[in-house]
Amino acid sequence: MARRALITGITGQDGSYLAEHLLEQGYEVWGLARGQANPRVSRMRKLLADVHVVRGDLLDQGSLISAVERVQPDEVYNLGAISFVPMSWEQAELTAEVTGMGVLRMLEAIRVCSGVSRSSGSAGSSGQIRFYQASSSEMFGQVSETPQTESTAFHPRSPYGVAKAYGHFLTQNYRESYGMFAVSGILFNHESPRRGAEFVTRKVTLGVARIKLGLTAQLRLGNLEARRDWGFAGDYVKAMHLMLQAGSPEDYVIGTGRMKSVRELVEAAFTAAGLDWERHVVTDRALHRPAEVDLLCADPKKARAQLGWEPRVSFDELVAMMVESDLRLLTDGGDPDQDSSWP
Ligand code: NAP
Ligand code: F7E
Repeated sequence: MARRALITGITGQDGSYLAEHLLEQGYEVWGLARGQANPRVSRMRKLLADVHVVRGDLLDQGSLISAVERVQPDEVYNLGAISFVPMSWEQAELTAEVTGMGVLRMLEAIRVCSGVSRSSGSAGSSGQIRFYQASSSEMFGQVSETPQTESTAFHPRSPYGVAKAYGHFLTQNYRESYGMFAVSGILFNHESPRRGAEFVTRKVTLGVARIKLGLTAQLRLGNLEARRDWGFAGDYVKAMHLMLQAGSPEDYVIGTGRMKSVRELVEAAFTAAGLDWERHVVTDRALHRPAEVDLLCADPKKARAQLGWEPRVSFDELVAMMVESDLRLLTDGGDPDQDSSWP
């Protein structure tokens, strides 16, 4: 019988790549989708026709228990979150509820449905469901060392980073308290043509495409000096799957080990389209964050050694892929707000 996976955040960037990867591996894939008439769900159904949909919300404990009961998954990937860092200051409480408490609700759903009692901590007859939590390099925040490893201290700089740290420690706690196969992937920034238009890589590549096609002349950005370790989402979802196939439940840092500034990202994207960025980019203090994460750079040695995982797509290839995709999208008359995640 096919192994069964349940993915929260199925309508997001990573949910789509992970679903494709698991379908290729022969899994029966279920996506948890929220809302009564969520347009991203119908778009996902059209493009990932083989994914089964189960309704549920990370804010609603009962809905998660029902979803786990119905799907009877072998593996659960918790990718659902408020994931845009600036929004986490605007809606800090909602971020705590979805990105932080949502992890507790999902773990509880798995614990209850697996028959693991609080007192004995042992798995019941329904077997062990393996759980993946989407942790984030934002937990490192104001970094204490570079590059960052699995043992680097956390100093989150946003309500998002704080909520992720809660989810991370809770996953570790359920592993220790109940013997659950529960792991966290500490993923550094990963991008793709399906990235939301609010994140800086996609904002830049869409801006480049609009300028190239004469639709606008200017791109307004915040802090150009921030540095990130950017990789390709399609590579990173493979690491999520590998973590759940490992012999023992452990956490892993996933990134490329190379850092670029937003300025270098901008230069690469404009150059890929034959444009001079300095003629088009303006900076705006209003787009700076209350507290910035100045730099992030992964040390992915453990994942390479224990999982055999390596990123395949380089920074330059990633930027070129995204610029090309956005030029095609706009040339074909696509609406980035509607279609951008699904070229
Ligand atoms: P994304 O594109 O923003 O997707 C977020 C997903 O969360 C969407 O499918 C959204 O569904 C869902 N969601 C939001 N609120 C929900 C709720 N109340 N209940 C259930 N689902 C809800 O994020 P991504 O880039 O794919 O990232 C996937 C995960 O990895 C996230 O947890 C993110 O925080 C984490 N992460 C991302 C990166 C990165 O660089 N991409 C790095 C480290 C960690 P709707 O369509 O219903 O809104
Ligand atoms: O910002 C700077 C901004 O919003 C990157 C999420 O997936 O990765 C992501 O979080 C950098 C920051 O991603 C603009 O100040 C400059 O320093 O693309 P971003 P993020 O905040 O790093 C982590 C790992 C996650 O877990 C998150 O879910 O770019 N920046 N100018 C800008 N950023 C944006 N968005 N827009 C600008 O105009």
